[in-house]
Amino acid sequence: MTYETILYEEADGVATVTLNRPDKLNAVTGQMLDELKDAVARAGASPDVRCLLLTGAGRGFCAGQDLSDRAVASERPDLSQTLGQGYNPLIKAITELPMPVVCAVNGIAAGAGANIALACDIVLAKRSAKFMQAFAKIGLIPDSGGTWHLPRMLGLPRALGLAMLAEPISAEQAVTWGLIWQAVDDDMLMIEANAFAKKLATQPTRGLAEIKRAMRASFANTLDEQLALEAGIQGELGRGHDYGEGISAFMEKREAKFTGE
Ligand code: LHQ
Repeated sequence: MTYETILYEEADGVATVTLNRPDKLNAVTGQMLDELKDAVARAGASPDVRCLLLTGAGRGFCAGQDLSDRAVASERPDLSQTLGQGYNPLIKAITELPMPVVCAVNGIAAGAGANIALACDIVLAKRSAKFMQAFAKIGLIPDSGGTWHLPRMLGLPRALGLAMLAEPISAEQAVTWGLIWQAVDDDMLMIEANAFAKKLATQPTRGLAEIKRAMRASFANTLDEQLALEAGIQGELGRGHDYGEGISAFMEKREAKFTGE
């Protein structure tokens, strides 16, 4: 697939996907959703890629659904279908991608744009960026996983406040509340995010993928179930290349060379 609304490049083990409608703050169209899903699948299928980095072009990260798109602006639109066929598979693809997904939030992240960021594994943001659950301003609920991620990340009081007031919060506030990993000086965002992504791409990818799977599974599991899941995963990883390499490197006091297996 050729891309018109996003950019895709692979280098140093990292696939960088850039939302690219800067004059519309990277608002999401149906075409962009198709391209994003294709790009995530492409990164997942590439033997050279061990980390995905998602960011936006221009002054915004993503203003959420393009509200002028015919699919949502027509009379009595089928928003359920827009989510079911468009956003939901994208959120699943990001959360289930068997490698770390870093998100560099370069400006406002509103509506589904905020929740696409929150579906990523490690979120860095410019200090000037803002996060906004804009949905209530147009009579909707947080979608794209918002009602799932927000209460788990924030607890109910802050999740409800963010969703009902639909006011922006700063990147610093997002860090303080545990919504994202780090806020960095504006001019350092892409330097820091690229460094994170490149470093992650040299790490034990299979292990990192299992970390994300186990952590997410924990929300639906009892402690007994989770302990069993951990034991099963550890059993598998213990037979993999990167565990042996990690042990050898430790014993030999050298840097490990992980293959991702
Ligand atoms: C936009 C947008 C936008 C189109 C800025 N659309 N053009 C899922 C499924 C189905 C249905 C509905 O929704 C969903 C999920 C959702 O995401 S719902 C939430 C949708 N997003 C919003 O409600 C946010 C709307 N945008 C805003 O409130 C503001 O633009 C923010 C606060 C993000 C930024 O404000 P400013 O920095 O003042 O920028 P601006 O408003 O001047 O925007 C710059 C341009 O981008 C402007 O275009 P123009 O041609 O006039 O320069 C805006 O119209 C355009 N734009 N967001 N979502």
